[in-house]
Amino acid sequence: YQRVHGEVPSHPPVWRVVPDDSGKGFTDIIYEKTVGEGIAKITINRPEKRNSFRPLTVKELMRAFSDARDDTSIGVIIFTGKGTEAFCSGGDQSVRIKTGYADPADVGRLNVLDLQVQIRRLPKPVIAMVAGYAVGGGHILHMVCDLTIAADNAVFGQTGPKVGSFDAGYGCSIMTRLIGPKRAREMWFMARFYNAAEADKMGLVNTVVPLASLEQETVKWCRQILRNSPTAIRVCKSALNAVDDGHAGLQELAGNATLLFYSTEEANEGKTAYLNKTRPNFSKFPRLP
Ligand code: S0N
Repeated sequence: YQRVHGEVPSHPPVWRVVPDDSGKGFTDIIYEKTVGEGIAKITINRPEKRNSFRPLTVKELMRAFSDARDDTSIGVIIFTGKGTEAFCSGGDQSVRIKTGYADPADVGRLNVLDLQVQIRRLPKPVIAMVAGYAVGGGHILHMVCDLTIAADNAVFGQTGPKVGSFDAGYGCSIMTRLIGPKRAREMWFMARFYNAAEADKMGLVNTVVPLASLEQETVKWCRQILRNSPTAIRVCKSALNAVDDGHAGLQELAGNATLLFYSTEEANEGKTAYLNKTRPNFSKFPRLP
């Protein structure tokens, strides 16, 4: 098997910056794709604020994730923060008002919740590549990603109970699934920070690597995933989320069943008969056990 598949290469990929096709231009993020490899990389670019997000940051992230979803040459997405100090430190507290987080001359909003759902439903693996702090809403963003590769300087934790905020949605429900109910309570009630080794032990991350090789290792994981069946991965992602996401999770999984069914002769028989105004002949299809 190893002989047929060979080693996963570890050379650095060639990245090209993707412009914002909405015409607005990205200011808070950097969006890149590899040349010829099927990897997208979305980077929060506010290192001077420890990559905290304001509503504009989230809007730009959602446009980039949407593009990566629609691009059929992209099979896996890396989500990260600029620099080595932070993946993301959550909502930008300096723009927090009584109705959420607000950009200048705009109303307050909690649009990071829409981003969480978008990542969760995106039918391609999203890998959080974490150097430095992943705290507050930034910790939740790494948790909603499918995989987390942590640098050895990574620090994880919730700060909400200290700064007067909380995420009682995915921030609690996914966490309790990931690390168990006792640890999740500890993380929220104590609001302490955990280093990379502790996070690894708790099952919060998939692996911990030296900071200097963080991107190299993450890209290797991407390349390994890209060797595998995109449909198998797509269906497994929706199946892994289905129970926790309730009706929405079932809908996502069921959508994949419909997608696959549309490619069969049996489904085509029904459509063709309808368009030809004839009665469909489904009797030729086996009733499998
Ligand atoms: C990350 C920390 C621990 C880093 O400490 P360090 O390295 O000592 O750096 P600092 O000197 O503290 O920071 C450098 C500069 O960056 C600014 N800054 C950092 N984080 C933020 C932030 N979150 N908002 C605004 N500014 C930030 C510092 O102020 C400093 O700037 P200068 O130099 O000008 O003073 C440390 O920085 C820290 O603890 N940060 C705060 C972490 C935090 O409490 N985050 C907010 C937690 N809450 C949320 O995220 C809520 C999010 C949300 O929108 C939400 C709402 C509803 C439902 C769900 C969610 C959700 O969470 O998803």
